[in-house]
Amino acid sequence: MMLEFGKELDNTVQIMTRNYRGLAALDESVGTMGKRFLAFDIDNTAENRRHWREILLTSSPEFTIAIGGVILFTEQLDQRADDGKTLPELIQELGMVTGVKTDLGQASIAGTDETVLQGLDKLHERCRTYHHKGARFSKFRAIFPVDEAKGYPSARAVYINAFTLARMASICQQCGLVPVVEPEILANGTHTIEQHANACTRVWTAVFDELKAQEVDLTRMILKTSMVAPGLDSTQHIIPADIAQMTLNTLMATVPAAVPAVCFLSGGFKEQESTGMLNAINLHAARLGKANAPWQLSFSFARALQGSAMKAWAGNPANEETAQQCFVKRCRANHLAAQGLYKGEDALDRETKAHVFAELIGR
Ligand code: 5MM
Repeated sequence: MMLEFGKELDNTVQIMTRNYRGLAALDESVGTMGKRFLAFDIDNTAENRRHWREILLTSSPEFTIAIGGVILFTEQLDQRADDGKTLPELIQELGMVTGVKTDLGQASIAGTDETVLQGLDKLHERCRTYHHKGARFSKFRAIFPVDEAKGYPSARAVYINAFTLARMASICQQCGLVPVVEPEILANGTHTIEQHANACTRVWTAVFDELKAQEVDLTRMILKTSMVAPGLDSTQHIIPADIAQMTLNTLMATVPAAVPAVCFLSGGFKEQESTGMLNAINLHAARLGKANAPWQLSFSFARALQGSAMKAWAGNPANEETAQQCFVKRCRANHLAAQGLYKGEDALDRETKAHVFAELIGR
């Protein structure tokens, strides 16, 4: 299908993914940001939400080596940095592209604990407005709980969400926004890795069936999804290499090679766990070779990029620089992991010291 914005979409995908870059998910809705701030007694005001994003975006520009795109919540498209630039202008100036969360949250499916993502109404108009404000990609998320006893994810939830994700992807491409299609198969729960793999297989199969049925251009989208792993409360003993193998087996069975990149979410796993899992996936992918793992395998983390930074900041202006250092460190760690080059936090710290020393002596 001919797309009016075809060349622009190609260019956006290229910026988002070049040299193993990942995405920074700074798109917490007002309610979610409230939960994050509450832990540190930070008021959930528009100014604090703006200021937090500005702190991260004005970190050492070194972080832009790791990040190709920044996902904002709609509120942030209109907010300005202290120097007067809008946040999308600041992001563009740093050589990255702006994305925007285009779903409008979740609505419950009658009689179940499952949900369907919202936001199809007037999506064309909203996308045109976001594009005008500087966004070049969009992200929308459907959420799937895993619970075998309840039969979740149910066929009904899978079908409705797959249809809606695909319809949103089609509209976004039509309006010049690269769709980042996010089916999140939740990590919350006690499920085993096999049960999670089974849920991922069903969801990813349905999502790609719908994307193809609705003629979404698979070369001009990104899949954002979960790594295949046991639930956060599972007692199953698993090592990162198992997660890597299960994730790649499941992706290979369901995700077409035409998709340029898979960017994983962190899903509630700790920062270093998430980085280790991503690294193991890339090590295993390198062993399998391009024919068996054809996509770039990178990250689109929210909590696993911002967690330690927000803890360091805790709303205190005196801590902003330390918070920025934490953010840059997570960006670097995950960029290494996206290449299978992460060797743990000690090696990362040693490398940072060597890097700073080289800068001090002018090399
Ligand atoms: C930043 O959180 C995003 C928006 O969530 P809400 O709609 O709940 O505010 C979310 O889509 C995020 O991009 C993904 O879930 C990935 O985040 P994690 O923390 O799992 O890496």
